[in-house]
Amino acid sequence: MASIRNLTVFITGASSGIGASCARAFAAEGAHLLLCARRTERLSALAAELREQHDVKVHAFALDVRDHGAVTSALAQLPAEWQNVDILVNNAGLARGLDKLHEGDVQDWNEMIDTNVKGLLFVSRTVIPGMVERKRGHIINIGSIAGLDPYPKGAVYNATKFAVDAITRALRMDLVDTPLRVSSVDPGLVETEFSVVRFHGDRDRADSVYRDIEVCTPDDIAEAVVFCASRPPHVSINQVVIMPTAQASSIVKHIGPLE
Ligand code: NDP
Ligand code: 8X3
Repeated sequence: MASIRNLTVFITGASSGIGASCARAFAAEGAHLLLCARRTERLSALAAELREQHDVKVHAFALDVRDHGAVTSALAQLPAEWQNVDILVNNAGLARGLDKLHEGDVQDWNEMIDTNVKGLLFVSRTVIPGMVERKRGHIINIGSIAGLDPYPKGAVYNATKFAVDAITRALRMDLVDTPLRVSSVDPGLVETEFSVVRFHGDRDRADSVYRDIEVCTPDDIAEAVVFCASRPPHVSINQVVIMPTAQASSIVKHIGPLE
């Protein structure tokens, strides 16, 4: 394992779920953390927890990744010691709605496309030039099984995650003549706030997604992200597809105990 101690890791969407677990997992390895999301109280609580439990620096700041101007100015205004990002984890993302395409809500579509595709692009466009200049960096995109295997009523979320897969693979080609690495970690079902957000706060409906099936935890995914980040410099983990044992594809899931 290559050490990630004292590297600077920038995680988008660190206020919850997979992003928060990644922050904890990187802090446990001694990395310093730049964390962003819109809910700053949560980020501040996480930052305090990480500073207390690990000997690491944490800088947390509010950012809506959909706002290109905010992305560029927030990153330009970072204190000098935080300017050199070594590892970027493009995690901020969401699903909104689960509808047949012809019945879908255009506002839901805009939110998914603006966050999952344009937000990821805005952050990448701002951070990667410095990595190229320093000849050092790793971009880890959180994709999804939904970006490899579409499912009914998921067309627009699927499309955004297919876009993440395309961006990951094309970016890797763009950077092939540099020491930079580009990975994607593509999970199946993970119990986080994802479904509460998808169903606009309907907790019962969200809970039903994870009922009677043992799904992945956000810590399972964070472990895979840290694995990608801690390979020796000549090794690139291009893609990790990480699923619950009880899920064989986007739509094939086993409900009930595994025998
Ligand atoms: P959560 O809802 O728990 O976390 C989503 C995170 O993204 C939050 O920290 C949220 O912060 C942040 N976020 C959302 N919109 C924005 C925005 N506009 N600007 C900045 N941050 C934003 O869900 P997960 O942890 O599950 O999701 C993380 C990633 O994992 C997403 O990309 C998702 O698509 C992907 N994924 C999730 C799976 C699952 O089953 N849970 C499976 C496969 C992939 P805040 O609201 O404070 O801004
Ligand atoms: C999240 C997994 O299957 O709910 O990306 O879309 S799924």
